[in-house]
Amino acid sequence: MRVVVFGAGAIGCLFAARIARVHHEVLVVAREPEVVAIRVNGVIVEGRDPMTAFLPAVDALTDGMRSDALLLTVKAPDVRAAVREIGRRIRPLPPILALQNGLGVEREIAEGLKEAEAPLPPGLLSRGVNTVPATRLGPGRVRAAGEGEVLLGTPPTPEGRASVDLFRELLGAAGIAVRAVPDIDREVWRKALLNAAINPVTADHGIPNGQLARDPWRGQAEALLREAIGVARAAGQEFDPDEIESDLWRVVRATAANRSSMLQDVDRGHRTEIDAISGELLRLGADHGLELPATRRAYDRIRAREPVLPAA
Ligand code: KPL
Repeated sequence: MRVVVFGAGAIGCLFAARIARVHHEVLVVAREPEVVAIRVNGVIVEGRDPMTAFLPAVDALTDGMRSDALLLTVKAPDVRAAVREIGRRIRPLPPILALQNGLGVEREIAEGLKEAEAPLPPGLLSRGVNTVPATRLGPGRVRAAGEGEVLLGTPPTPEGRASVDLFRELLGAAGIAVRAVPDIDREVWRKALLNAAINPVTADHGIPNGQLARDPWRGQAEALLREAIGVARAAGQEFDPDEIESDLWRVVRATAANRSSMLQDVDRGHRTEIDAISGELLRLGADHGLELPATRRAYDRIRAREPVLPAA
């Protein structure tokens, strides 16, 4: 099977290497430093089950490319541009698995495909929620640590089920734990709630996740979580605050030594996922007349740390 992995951050590298190990033809699409490193050294996985996978890597797709499955592993701010490129170059569109943190990713995908004038056939897009822990060590180098899984939905249509089955088999055969859940949107929300509480505080203060258990960071994370749960409720996703709070502290303990993905982005001077996490909460909150002072403050502080991009 020909698999395109679009985005060579920690998860893109890890999944590309694991999938290539089971004899699939894997092409990585990445930025230039990653492309050079992967061409020279392969994708290097350290930590759990270390390996090196020698894979082709390109910084742009070529016209008329074909692919049987595509893992979209760029960060949320890069989704629209990536999908525009995919829509223009890969015909017919392959089944796509989107593995981003945050909310509103489906909308960005739809916009990207509209810009590419490539309508998405029904059921081709699957949303996944990833909890497999991976840390980027450098271009094309990743450390795999701990337990995690990819959650996939159980779509109502035969086309949707076929796509999910394809990704379940692909990832499962590569040794990546996969679990089907009845309502993937709810799991997207659940992860977004945790990201809304953990990521901005750790990125703002430069602390590993485990430090959140101590004040003043604990109080900040709890305030963010409460506001995010309120937005979820207004948007029709009711979560038990006690249950989500205990999830939060479980994830903080399990990832105590990790630097959150947002902190890693801030450290590298990259754009972060703040817009897809806190930004989406602020937008939805405004639609429902909710005041979100902690979320607004966290959003503004992380925005101020992001690079200023030239006007498009
Ligand atoms: O998903 C994560 C992230 O860093 O983006 C958490 C769960 C916070 C683990 O670091």
